[in-house]
Amino acid sequence: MADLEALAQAIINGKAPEAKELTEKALAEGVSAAEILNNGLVAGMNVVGTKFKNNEFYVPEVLIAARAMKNAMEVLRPQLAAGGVESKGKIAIGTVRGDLHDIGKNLVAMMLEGAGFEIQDLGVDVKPEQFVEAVKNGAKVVGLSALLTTTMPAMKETIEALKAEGVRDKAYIIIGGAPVTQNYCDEIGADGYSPDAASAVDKVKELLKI
Ligand code: B12
Repeated sequence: MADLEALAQAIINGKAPEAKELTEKALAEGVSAAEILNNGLVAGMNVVGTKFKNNEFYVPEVLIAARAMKNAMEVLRPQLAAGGVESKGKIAIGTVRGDLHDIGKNLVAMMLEGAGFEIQDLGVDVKPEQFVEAVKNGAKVVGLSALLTTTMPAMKETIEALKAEGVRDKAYIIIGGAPVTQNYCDEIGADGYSPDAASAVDKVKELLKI
């Protein structure tokens, strides 16, 4: 019998080969991709997120769990696409222009993917026009990451670019990164700020009312 609890546990413990194996096994036994995603992968990543928030897990544990989830997702993704499982929405995320830090951004992207969103990872040093393009292509949320005080203004420039192209209201903008604050979020007119990856998921759900 497919053991989705064991799968969730493999994610929590960061056991990538086991997570992949259990996902393959569940699929072979006829469990739906959606069920595996929700009751295995997302359930596991939810626990990871809570532990991270409560300081029971630190960045390395989260990265290892995220890697396990990524491994399992590779098996699941084609099935999800084939089965027409509805994504919770498309999110474009990137580190803003001039900034090459991506560890935190990647964590946020993985947690959001784990929560059932479709992620378009634009990478690092992302120009405002690239975010504009992503919104024109249907992103419902845009995540901007900056780790340098010198690149934070690129967040504001990105919002200005979205306004100039008339698509500012087509997506929610969330921002984060070590030097970023709620005050800065208010100042530049972003829709939300989160201090870490787990609360980024909560923030997106709150904004999208899901
Ligand atoms: C690793 C690192 C690097 C690596 C980056 C590797 C990589 N692939 O990311 C390298 C060596 C390349 C690097 C380079 C530089 N770095 Co550096 N770097 C760091 C370091 C040590 C850790 C950053 C990190 O990954 N933290 C762990 C992650 C998990 O945390 P996080 O990024 O904050 O992300 C979390 C939250 O912020 C939030 N979050 C992040 N993004 C987003 C996005 C959204 C939408 C949301 C909602 C939330 C969110 O969720 C994340 C997960 O919980 C920090 C010091 C520090 N303690 O922060 C310096 C630091 C950021 N770097 C610094 C500097 C100065 C530089 C350089 C300019 C150094 C130089 N002179 O060349 C260059 C700049 C290069 C460039 N153009 O970007 C300074 C910045 C100072 C400042 N205030 O501006 C810091 C603070 C170090 C310091 N104390 O001086 N760096």
